[in-house]
Amino acid sequence: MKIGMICYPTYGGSGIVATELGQELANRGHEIHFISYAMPMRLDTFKDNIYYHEVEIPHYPLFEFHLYTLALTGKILDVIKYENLDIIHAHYAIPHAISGILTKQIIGDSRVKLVTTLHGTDITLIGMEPAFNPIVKYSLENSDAITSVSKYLKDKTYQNFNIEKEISVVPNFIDTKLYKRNECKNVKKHLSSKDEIILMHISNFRQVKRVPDTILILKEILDAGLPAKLVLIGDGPERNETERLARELNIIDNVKFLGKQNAFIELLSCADIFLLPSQSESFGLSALEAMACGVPVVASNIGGIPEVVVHGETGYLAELGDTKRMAKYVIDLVTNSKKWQIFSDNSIKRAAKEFEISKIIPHYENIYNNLMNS
Ligand code: GMT
Repeated sequence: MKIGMICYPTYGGSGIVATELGQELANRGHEIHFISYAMPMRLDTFKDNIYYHEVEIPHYPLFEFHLYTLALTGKILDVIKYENLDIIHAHYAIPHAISGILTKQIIGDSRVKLVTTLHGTDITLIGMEPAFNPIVKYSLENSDAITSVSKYLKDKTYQNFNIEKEISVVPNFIDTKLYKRNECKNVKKHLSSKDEIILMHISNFRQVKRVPDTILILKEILDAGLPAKLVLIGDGPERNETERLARELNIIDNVKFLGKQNAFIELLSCADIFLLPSQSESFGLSALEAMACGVPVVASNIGGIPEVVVHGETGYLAELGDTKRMAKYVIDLVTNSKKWQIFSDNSIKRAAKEFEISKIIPHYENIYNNLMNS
């Protein structure tokens, strides 16, 4: 099949899912055409069957704002015309699904099918803006198939948009041949001193991630007398506030801000606990990456996180904002090495059993096949 993957290139999990899906489909012989405004972050090695088409945005003095939705539509039209796409797969509804629908209407060819994958805030946050809500609803009603990354997000979509269309849950996935716990001797000495435990958090530091909560958790742990380092990976709007709080609480020396990094597996392999205190999370891909590397997760009990992290088996879940409880859970795990090991093993097993890439990709292939045969 020839599939056009429409995604965000750098910012967040939807682009990562789209890129890894495209690469695995290419391995399986499909021809994949990525369409975005920049090269997707994880598309960093040459692979047969993969093509990249950059959306160029025309500038004109009259346009105070970029007309990305239109420029993207123009690029999809181009790729359909010259590459004969069978499927357009839009990751994140805004504006990718709407550009997909516009494209279909312009070509007037019902043989090209549109699959929309809902990832999170396109449904739970930004999609609920009064200006966007009816547009997202229209784009869902007019997609040929809709998938969501968790049952939570599926239910939320029905609740927020009152649509009747079927939504298939296809969870985020992980390549456990790549994501596994490695030796961490050489990295650990740069992150912490010998007796310190390592807490880790990876995100794009948006408000929904509640990164300052990781500082509050660390403070509780240090106050309890446990030597610890918090390693923060990523960057974004909340970074300044997070640094400010660490300074105010006088624990900045126990926090390592690494900024954006690519060596996730190396870094996660050194972590004792992964923290995900998010306020909204439709799935929590970073938690799954941590679990595959044998890192138990302490997270907030919200959204799709309980579909990934099993409380009392692969980590612990606490009420949103309850940083004291989260700190207690961390202490409970890291001071009991037998228990930590069981949770770590459980995490690795669960990642492989439920979310291994080879088990999830066929769901997308089935959806494409059903559409092609309809
Ligand atoms: O919805 C977002 O905030 C952004 C979105 C993205 O595009 O990065 O992230 C979501 O998609 C990931 C991949 O499907 C999920 O694992 C994340 O949980 C989800 N983020 C949120 O729901 C906040």
